[in-house]
Amino acid sequence: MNRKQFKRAVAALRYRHETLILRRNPPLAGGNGVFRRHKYPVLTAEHTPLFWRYDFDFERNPHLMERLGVNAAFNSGAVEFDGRIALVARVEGADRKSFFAVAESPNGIDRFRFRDYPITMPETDDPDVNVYDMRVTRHEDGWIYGVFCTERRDPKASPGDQSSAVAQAGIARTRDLERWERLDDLKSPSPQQRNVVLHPEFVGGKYAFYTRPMDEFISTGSGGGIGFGLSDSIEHAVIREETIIDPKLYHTVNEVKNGQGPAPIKTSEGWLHLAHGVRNTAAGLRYVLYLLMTDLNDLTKVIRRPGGYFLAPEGEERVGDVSNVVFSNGWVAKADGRVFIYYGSSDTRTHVATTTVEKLLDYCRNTPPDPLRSAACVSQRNEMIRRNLEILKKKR
Ligand code: M1P
Repeated sequence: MNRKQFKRAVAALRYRHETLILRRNPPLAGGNGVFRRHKYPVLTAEHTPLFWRYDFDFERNPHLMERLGVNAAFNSGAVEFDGRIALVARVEGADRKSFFAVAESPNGIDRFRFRDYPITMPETDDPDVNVYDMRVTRHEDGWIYGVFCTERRDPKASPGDQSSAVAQAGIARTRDLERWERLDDLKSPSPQQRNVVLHPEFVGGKYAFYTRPMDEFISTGSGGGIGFGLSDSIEHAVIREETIIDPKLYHTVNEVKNGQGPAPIKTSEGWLHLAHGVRNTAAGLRYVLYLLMTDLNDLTKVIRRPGGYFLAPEGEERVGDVSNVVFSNGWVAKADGRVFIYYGSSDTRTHVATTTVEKLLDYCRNTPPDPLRSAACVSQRNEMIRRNLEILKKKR
């Protein structure tokens, strides 16, 4: 490539990238009445700025090659910020390390554009090897917190074992999503933690966390379930007692493990929670999303637990680096009642599904709980069939 060709190739790359960023993202027709999917993912690896990936210096990169590849942009935290929707995406480099980066959109559905630089997340005295899945909480103390998974090699692993890791919850805070103050990692009674989320309000003057205790890195072992615990301090967060509020359960969508999604949304009827549940299959683990509600005055009390999944991987969502996975750590409830649910698919890309608080409450109120046995499921369904047939017969 000569200098002129190089310039033209850069212009072509930039044009294609800009076309991708500006693409509108209409809702898809059909659906189940609970939420609407949208046509395109809101974030993919291709959405990351070209200048994060290519060296645009002709002398150093005459073939215009990508120098630092990006593999994926998924599992994004979300917050309304300065009238825009900001996602804190888990961006994964070609080298497998994840980092956080803010992408903002004027409407929460399309035109997400990454800020010029990813987040420079300060480290603790024990540096993270990998960080991911930030839950962003606007807390009533005035700070915006990010609670995320920090992963380091298991110090007890033998030299031949280069994949065993220890997961803990990292905590940082910011006011502008630009400069982050790193606080101590969470201490809890569990050997490992993932899917830890800060509740937006104080509970009895303390900071409240949703947790997911686990014995090992992948398997939760004797731990598991969505836990809840309180800490006196956020700068040096310590949970001494964890209460499991939503356990894993045999032959359900969360038989293997589960985890709180983003921070819950406060409604007049209780706190709305989005969570992921994992089941085992011959083809590997399958991750789906489900909803539950907790009491306004007692966060450990589950008051609604609709049966089954709320959203499961479909179409292209089913395929990626870790296939058959949907995972959510971000949603935004707008003042007008609309809810934007951001979910990662197959550890590769981020999508949005749109709904309203009213619809989510209706779903929680009227979706019967999982009766846990085939025969009971049939009688639950028969009840609705019988009522429907009566209505349909009257119409004939
Ligand atoms: O690969 C699927 C998901 O696995 C983990 O979730 P969990 O701890 O519940 O198994 C996380 O690493 C998550 O990022 C990932 O999407």
